[in-house]
Amino acid sequence: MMEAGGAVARVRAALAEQRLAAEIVEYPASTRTAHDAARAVGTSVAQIVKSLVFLADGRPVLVLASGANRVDERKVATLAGASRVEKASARATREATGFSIGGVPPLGHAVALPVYVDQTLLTHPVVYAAAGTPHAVFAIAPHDLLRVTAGTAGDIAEEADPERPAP
Ligand code: 5CA
Repeated sequence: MMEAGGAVARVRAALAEQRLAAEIVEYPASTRTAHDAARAVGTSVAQIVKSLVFLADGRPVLVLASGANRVDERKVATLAGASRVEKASARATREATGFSIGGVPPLGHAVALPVYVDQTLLTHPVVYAAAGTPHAVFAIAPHDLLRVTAGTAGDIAEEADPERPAP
């Protein structure tokens, strides 16, 4: 299937550049959200990588969060050495990464972003990340994810709130 702007091709090229033999799988069903992706792949939502852009003192950073976790912006601020962290808009996300929400991959972005990786992803043998579109995903070992993104692992997850259901 051809997709807008060769988004999957850009991710494939970025993976090849990192010498990672990852196979991008395109699904007829949606992989737009972590839940959609988990259902399509047949894995747990905890093993889905959400690639989320935040603005840390106005500068874009990428947080790779487990689909099971909400991101605690204060923890991201600590990791990034920033005083203020906020979620980027859909438009700012597209400008920073070159990809639209629902398909933002962990690598292959328009500009190199600092990357912070949810340490809970490291507890799984394999995790699944978006590959440019809301129908494309690739499997990757967490240590490879850290390598190819030059990411920093850390605690970015919000503590579970008994009043609020997990995402
Ligand atoms: N393909 C899946 C996982 S493989 C995926 O991309 N999931 S995601 O979590 O990284 O992307 C969806 C996320 O985009 C949502 O969790 C939400 O945090 C964010 N998002 C959705 N709509 C908006 C919006 N209008 N503005 C800013 N962020 C948004």
